[in-house]
Amino acid sequence: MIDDALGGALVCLIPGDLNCNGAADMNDMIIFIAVLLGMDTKASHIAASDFDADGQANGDDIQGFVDSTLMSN
Ligand SMILES: [Ca+2]
Ligand SMILES: [Ca+2]
Repeated sequence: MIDDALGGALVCLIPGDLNCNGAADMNDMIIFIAVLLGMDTKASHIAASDFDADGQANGDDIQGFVDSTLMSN
């Protein structure tokens, strides 16, 4: 159950669901690629794209995104 313990921050429960619409799909892949290219600097998108939790969204996170997307479909 999600309550206000996180300060009302939007929490995506599905790994790879960068736009928090309930599914990890092509739209999230487009966002992920834009984040990697530095074209999308939205903090929530960068945080959701950082699959290995090193504080950056970069090529090291591609495998995590692919795994998450494949597993959720
Ligand atoms: Ca999504
Ligand atoms: Ca990372």
